[in-house]
Amino acid sequence: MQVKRYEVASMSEAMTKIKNDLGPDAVILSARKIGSGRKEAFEVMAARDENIQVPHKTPIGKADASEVRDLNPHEDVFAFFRAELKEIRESIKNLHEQNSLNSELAEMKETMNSFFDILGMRKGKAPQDLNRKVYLHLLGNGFSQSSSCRIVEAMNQAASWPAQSSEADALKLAEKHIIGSLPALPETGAETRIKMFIGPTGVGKTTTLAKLAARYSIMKKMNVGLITTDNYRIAAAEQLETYAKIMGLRMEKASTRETFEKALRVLADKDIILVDTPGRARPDDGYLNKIEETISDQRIEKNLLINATGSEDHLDNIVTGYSRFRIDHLIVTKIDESRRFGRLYDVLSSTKKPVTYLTCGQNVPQDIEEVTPARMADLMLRCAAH
Ligand SMILES: Nc1nc2c(ncn2[C@@H]2O[C@H](COP(=O)(O)OP(=O)(O)OP(=O)(O)O)[C@@H](O)[C@H]2O)c(=O)[nH]1
Ligand SMILES: [Mg+2]
Repeated sequence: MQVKRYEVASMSEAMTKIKNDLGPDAVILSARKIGSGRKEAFEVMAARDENIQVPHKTPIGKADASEVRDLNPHEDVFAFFRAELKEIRESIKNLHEQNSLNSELAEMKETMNSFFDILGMRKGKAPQDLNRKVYLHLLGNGFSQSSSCRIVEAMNQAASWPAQSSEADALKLAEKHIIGSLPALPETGAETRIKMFIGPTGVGKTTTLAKLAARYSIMKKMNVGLITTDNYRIAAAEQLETYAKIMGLRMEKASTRETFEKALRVLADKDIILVDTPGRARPDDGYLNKIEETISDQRIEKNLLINATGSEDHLDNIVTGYSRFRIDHLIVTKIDESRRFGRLYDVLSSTKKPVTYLTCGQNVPQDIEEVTPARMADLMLRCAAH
C-alpha cells in the first residue's frame, strides 16, 4: 500500500492531486483543517493498494461497472470497494461543505467585529455579539445599514445596561431608542377642523378618508362634511359620493379656489371637513400650486399617505416630492401587503412628522388603526402587522 500526505488549500485541490498521483482508486485516509483565520488549509492523507489494478482512465466517482467486469473476475470485491469509496467521497464532500460554511461564518463574524471596531462600538457597553445580533435583526427587518448603525450605537450609549444581557434586553434598548427618535403627536392638541389627504395615485387616499369619516361621524359622533377636489379621474367623485351616501354625509365638489371656498361655506356647520385630492406620484409645480391656491386662510392639516409596500427609493421620492406641501402628519397605508417595515424608519426620521394612522385592508371602516411611536417601533422591529 502506498500512502501519501498532502497539504492543500481546498479539498478539491486535494482530490485533483490524489487522482493524479495515486490514480482514481486511491482512498482518503484522513482530512483535517490545519489553517486558521482567513488562510484555510487542509492536511489530507491518501493511500492506494498497489495490488488492485483498475483502468487508469476511469474518473473518480464514475467507474463503469462493465469495464471493471471485463478486467477483473472478482467483481463483488470491486463492487464492495466502489461502494466504500463512494461513501467516503460523500462524507468528504459533506465535510468540505460544512468546513467552508463554518469558515465563511467565521469570516463574516470577523468582518463585522472589525466593522464595529471602526465605529468604536466595541468599547461600548453592549457585548460584541449583541451588537452584531441587534444589527442583523435590524437589517433583517428592512432598516437601512446607516439607521441600523445609528440604533446600535445609541443602544451602546444607553445609561442603564443590564448585566448578563440577552438579545431580548439589547433589542429592548434599541426599541427604546427608536421610540424616542420617532416624532409623536403633541399630547393635547386640538383637532384641526379641515383635513386634506394627499399622496401618490392609488395609495388609498379616498378609502382612508372614508374610514376616517366613519370614525368621526359614527364613533366620535361628530358632524362630518366631505370635499373632493379630484376632478382628474373619471368616477373619482362618484367613489367618495358613494361612501358619503352610505354614511349620510354631505359631500361637495371643488376644483378652483372659488369653488373650494364656496364648499367650505356650505359646510360651515361641520365639526370636521375631510378633503380628498387626486393622486400624483411626484406633484409637478402646476399641480402643487393648484392645491395651494385652494387653501384659503383657514388652517388646513395636510396628511401625506405613503404605501408600506413602497421601496426605499419610492418612499424617498414621494417624501421629497411632497415636502413643499408642509406636511403635518403621515399615514402609512396597506401594511397588510407588506412584511418588513424597517425602511419606514428613514422616512419618519427624515420627515420628522408623526404617523397618525396605519391602514391594514380594504374594508371601510374597520381596517384602520390609530398609532403611537411605540406601535410604530413594534411594527418595524417585529414585523407585527396585526
Ligand atoms: N390591501 C389594502 N388595500 C387598500 C388599503 N387602502 C386602500 N386600498 C385599496 O387600494 C386601492 C386604491 O385605493 P383608493 O382609496 O382609491 O386610492 P387613492 O389614493 O384614492 O387613488 P387615486 O384617487 O386614484 O389616486 C383600492 O382598491 C383600495 O381598496 C389598505 O390598507 N390595504
Ligand atoms: Mg382617490
